[in-house]
Formats: sequence, structure tokens, C-alpha cells
Amino acid sequence: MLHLYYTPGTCSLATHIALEEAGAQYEATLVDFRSAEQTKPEYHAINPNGRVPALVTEEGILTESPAILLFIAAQFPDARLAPFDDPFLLGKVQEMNAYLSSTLHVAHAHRFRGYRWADDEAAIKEMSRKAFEVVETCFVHVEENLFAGPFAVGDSYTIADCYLFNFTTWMEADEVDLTRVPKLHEYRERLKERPAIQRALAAQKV
Ligand SMILES: N[C@@H](CCC(=O)N[C@@H](CS)C(=O)NCC(=O)O)C(=O)O
Repeated sequence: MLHLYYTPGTCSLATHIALEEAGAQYEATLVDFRSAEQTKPEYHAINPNGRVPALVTEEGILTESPAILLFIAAQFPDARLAPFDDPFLLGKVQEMNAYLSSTLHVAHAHRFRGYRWADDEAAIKEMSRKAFEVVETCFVHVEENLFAGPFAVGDSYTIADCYLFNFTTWMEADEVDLTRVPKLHEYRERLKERPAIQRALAAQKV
């Protein structure tokens, strides 16, 4: 059976949502950041990089949200979570997910994990200060250039929605001016009503 390692309030919510959307049988284990479980040898045996999510499959362990999400979409084709019959649209799904993973998420991490990039305290403080502005710029780019509507890449709900919804739940904490992202704001409120998203949120008790 699939086994998800997750932490509430993190990017692992996207995988949790995708598993629920797919109707997958899975078990889930909470990795408690409060006791720094992600830094312990027990969790490093699952993900040596010390991050969530990680998904244990019958073939091995997958890390990195875009890879995990694509695996779930391919493993559960009946859920139609990726447009495998439309190469361009599949590219659009990956364009969104790559941007969220490599740019928006990394910008967000500068707010409280600046120690990854600098040792100097003043530099870390400056990264944290600047992060709010950079993250807002990322969300505005998604709003104006990547988001197709009514779902992330168009008319069909895909794994890009599992991932984009996850990040939109951070907008207030990231102090994003919601008047600059009206489509994403409306989108998040609408997607909150999806049963699979509600189940994933309840499972993570967010
Ligand atoms: N590129 C990875 C990023 C994973 C990641 O950074 N996860 C964060 C939570 S959102 C984490 O586990 N942080 C723990 C830490 O930095 O100690 C992905 O997309 O899955």
C-alpha cells in the first residue's frame, strides 16, 4: 500500500489531496517538525533530504512534489488527474508545477529558512524581509500568466490544482495583497468545497 509522510501546513498537502482525488488506498504518517523529526535518522531513511512529502510505493520511495503528483496521476488514470492524451496541456500542467516548486516555494522558504542560503544573520534577516515582496510577485505571475481558469490549466481539474491550491492556502501568512490576485482568491475559496480537499485538510487537521 502507498504510504505518505506529511506535515500539516506544508507542501505535503498537495500529495494528500491527490491521493484523495485518486481514491487511492494509502496510509499516512505525520512527520512532526516541532520535534524536528525530519532531521532524525529514522526519517532520513525515508528521505535523506529531510523534507516532506515522501511517498513510499511498491517500487520504491518518491520525493519531490511534482514527481509524486505525476506518479499518482499515472497510477490512477481513471481519476483523470493529468491530460496524458494532450501533450501540450500536459506540458502546461508541468509548467505550473515546476514554477510552483522551483520558484514560488523557494521564494516562500526565504521567509523563515534563510539559513539554507546564508550564515550571516543580517543577510538572513534581509532575505526574510524581502521574501514577502518576492512571493507576492510570484503569486501575481501565476494569477496573470500561468492560471488559465476555472482550474489551474483550463477546464479540467488536474494535479496542478492539487499543488496550486496548496500554495494558495499560504497567501495570508505570506501577506499577499489579495486584491492583486482576485482570480486565485476566488479559486481557493471554490476549491475548498471539493470533498477530496476537505478530506485531505481534515486528515491533516489544518
Ligand atoms: N522540492 C520539494 C520541497 C519539499 C520541502 O521543502 N518541504 C518542506 C515543507 S513545505 C520541508 O519538508 N521542510 C523541512 C525542513 O526544511 O526542515 C518538494 O516539492 O516536494
